[in-house]
Amino acid sequence: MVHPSSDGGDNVTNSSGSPQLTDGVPLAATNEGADNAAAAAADVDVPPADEIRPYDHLINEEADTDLFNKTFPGDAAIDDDDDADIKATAAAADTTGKHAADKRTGFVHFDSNVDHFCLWDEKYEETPRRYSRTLERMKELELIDRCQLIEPRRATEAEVLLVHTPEYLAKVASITSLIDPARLEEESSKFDAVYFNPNTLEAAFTAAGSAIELAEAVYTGQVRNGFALVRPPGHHAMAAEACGYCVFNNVAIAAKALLQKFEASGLQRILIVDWDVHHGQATQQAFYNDPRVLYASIHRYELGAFWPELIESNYNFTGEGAGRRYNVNVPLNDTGLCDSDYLAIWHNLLLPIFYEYNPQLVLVSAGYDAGDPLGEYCLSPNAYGQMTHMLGALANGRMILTLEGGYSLKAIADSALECIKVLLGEPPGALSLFNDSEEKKCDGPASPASSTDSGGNENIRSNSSSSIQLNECAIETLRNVIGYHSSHWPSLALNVDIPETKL
Ligand code: Q9C
Ligand code: ZN
Repeated sequence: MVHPSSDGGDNVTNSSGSPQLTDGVPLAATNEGADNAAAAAADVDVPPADEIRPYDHLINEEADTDLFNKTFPGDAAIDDDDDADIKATAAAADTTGKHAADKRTGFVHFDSNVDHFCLWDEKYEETPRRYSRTLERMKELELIDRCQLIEPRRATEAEVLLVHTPEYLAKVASITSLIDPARLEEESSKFDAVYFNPNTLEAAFTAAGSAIELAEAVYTGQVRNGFALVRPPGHHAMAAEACGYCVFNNVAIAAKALLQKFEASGLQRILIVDWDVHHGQATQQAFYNDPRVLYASIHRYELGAFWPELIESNYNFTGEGAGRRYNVNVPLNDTGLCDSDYLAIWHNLLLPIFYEYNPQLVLVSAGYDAGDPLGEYCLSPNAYGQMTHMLGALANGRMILTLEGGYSLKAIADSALECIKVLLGEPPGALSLFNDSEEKKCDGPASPASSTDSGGNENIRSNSSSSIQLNECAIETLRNVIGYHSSHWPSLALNVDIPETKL
């Protein structure tokens, strides 16, 4: 496993095998080597059966919807009115036949992913219903008819080996050939947050192959953009190790496969944007010294306390060798971040870098867990649509979104549908950045909305009817990331000091 070295952050040391922040907060083992793997396996905390887990609402769709509506009290949800709107727009775009005017957006999916599920925990949050519920909504709202279906396929072994080691591939094959659930569970527990069942290998091969097919269809102009509704997810799957519900790194494999095929004819710059709430450490590793791929991730970090608990997720990891500057981490050190925080980060940091990089293709690791109780952020479906919209100005609109995480069924479906709507060329839905209500929007101690009366956070303003609330940790991260990257991205050097108390 590649452990990129720190390039000089002062809050991080990496001198021993056990990474630690200098203030003494220990970070979790990284699963390196057999001993560490065993230690990490022992560390995985399995909650007692009676403990309420943040994703228990998944089992009860009514509870899931209630929670969603509580998190997004405004118009965030796609409701019955919106259903009619979306269908009406579809009809208006329909000139020569049913939805014939669209068909610019590729969509790839395969039903056999539902055979990959956890045999010993029916409440496991990475569930097939994430797929089936989203697909069902796409059908209901006739979005699927407006997309060009791309044929899914299995990745070849050679393609998987562009990212993973032959030993790892053999290991996954041997684990998934087990039949006894107890043995499967035992082997799975040697990894950090992974399950294998006998159908996992096939689903993982097809998820990766489908991402490649879609990326190629977009790059070659068969469709303008696309969405891959695939499982298992990929961005935590490292060269020799499954991790975080991920088996093969779909997006990294697609990027490497396209580079292999098209570099000679001029493909030189791929942007990977990772908006899953977790850091895609495996994608970072895959391209850490590769200038042909800019990896940018915005993720919850909490000074290393949020999973995957790695120092390499911090902003001072900027790439090395020829890949220096082509790794952009935006680590956020609080819970409760909202649309306005992400928008500020996109406008002031990410978009300037992306424009300057000028990618020829954009691949999004599209997790929707910054809008669910597991991520403890409150990104609305429209914010995901807005991020999609902003990326549309790059690479002539050549982009694909590939599903990563996201564990509220309603949040995934609504957010993915909003993104697909935008990919189809419709304007993104409005954001509610001006939150004047006393209503608490996000749960969690550090919620911007809830700190109105705490008096402690000077940067969080909600006392004026026209102020946009920003979490102070978003501002701090903006400063830190810009500090690390402004020397290599001149467009960032245009930033002036952000006033301390007024925005
Ligand atoms: N105590 C994706 O969103 N959490 N993966 C483990 C262990 C694992 C997330 C907590 C979260 C994995 C694709
Ligand atoms: Zn995630």
